[in-house]
Amino acid sequence: MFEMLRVEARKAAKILEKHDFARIYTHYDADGISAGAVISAALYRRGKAFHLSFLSGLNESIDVDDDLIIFADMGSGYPDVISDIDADVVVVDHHFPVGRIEPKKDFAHINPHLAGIDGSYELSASGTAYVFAKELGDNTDLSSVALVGIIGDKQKISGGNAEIIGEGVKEGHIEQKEGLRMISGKIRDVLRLSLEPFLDFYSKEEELEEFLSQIGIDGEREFDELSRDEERKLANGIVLRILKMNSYPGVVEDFTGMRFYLKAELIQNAVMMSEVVNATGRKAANAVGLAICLRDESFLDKGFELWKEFTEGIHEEIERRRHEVQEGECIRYLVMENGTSTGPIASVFSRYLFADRPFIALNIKKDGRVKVSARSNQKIAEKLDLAEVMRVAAEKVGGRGGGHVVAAGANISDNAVDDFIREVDRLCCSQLSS
Ligand SMILES: [Mn+2]
Repeated sequence: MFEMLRVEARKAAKILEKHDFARIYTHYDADGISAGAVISAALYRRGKAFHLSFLSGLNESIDVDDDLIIFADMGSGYPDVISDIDADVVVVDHHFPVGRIEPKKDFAHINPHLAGIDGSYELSASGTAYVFAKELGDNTDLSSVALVGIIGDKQKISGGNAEIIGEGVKEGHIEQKEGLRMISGKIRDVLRLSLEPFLDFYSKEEELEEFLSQIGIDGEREFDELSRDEERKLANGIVLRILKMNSYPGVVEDFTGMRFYLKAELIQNAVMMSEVVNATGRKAANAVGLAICLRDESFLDKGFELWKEFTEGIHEEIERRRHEVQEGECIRYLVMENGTSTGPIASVFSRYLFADRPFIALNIKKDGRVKVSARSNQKIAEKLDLAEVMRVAAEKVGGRGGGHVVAAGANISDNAVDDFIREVDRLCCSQLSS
């Protein structure tokens, strides 16, 4: 599976041997943070010093004065930025490569798309980082950290991801059990706060109590302590509820099947760990998520606190914004001013509440910059490449965009919002009708 990817990983390992220090930049989401953790741990074990920073993307200006720069979960879509760097560069990414990189010095590009593996669904940045880490030493225990990013990016448990999980299971770092891939806690809280799947119980207490009594399970019990039979009953109720929303039916396979436990990690439930790490990034406390991935127990309470704050915030934002969603010709979109964050909201809206069309969330920030998240699902993605739509529409209004076919983003300026939405709508219509 990883033969071709390993060739590039070995090249990267060779570049690393020339240096005692690496400057690492990674993305601030769960996949980026866990990819950063995998690389940092592998470097540390190899006796290499490093300095790691988190970015929202390569549209931010960065300091490239060091001799070795490593990018994780970014880089493949920014050939101009990479080509400009006067240093050795390693890119560990799974976004679709755009254009041509012309490196000034030594360069390795570890990206599944360049090695015959589907990086949109079947290998995350954390998984790609794991393949790199394996070339640096005996790092199979980091498979569990890689799984945090796989879940965070809503990837499939197949292909490269399944291979990594299989390795983790074989070596005893990951345990898999049949069950629901959801967060841990009291059942009532899990149902109310869950974002994957989103169950729309947050402010519907009566509905939640009725749901619990119908399936005959005490909401005060711990989710992890349900019997197989009780969990099956709960699963049926959950699936029914989801299918009654305007949701994409494919979401069901994303949380049913296997439940993963990370034996060496501070948070054993893989979904819970991924959510906590994601929340630290969204709350601009990435270092907390990184520390948790590096197994530093002193950050655990802070991590859970941030998770609760972030998750409740998102649910409240969903409540507030679901009635503000607008319709284009072929898309739905939401324009927020100083909203919490666009990605998680766009995910829930596109997967659970408005799944029949591509969904675009725009957040206009105080400084006039606009962050855009675009989401669709696998069915829509058969015809529509959102990464391409974001790239073309953003470039047309002087911004930048890209990403994955089902999950993409852009950065534009506030005076371009209307033109941008119109262009996105036009591009989606034209791709969807072809
Ligand atoms: Mn990623």
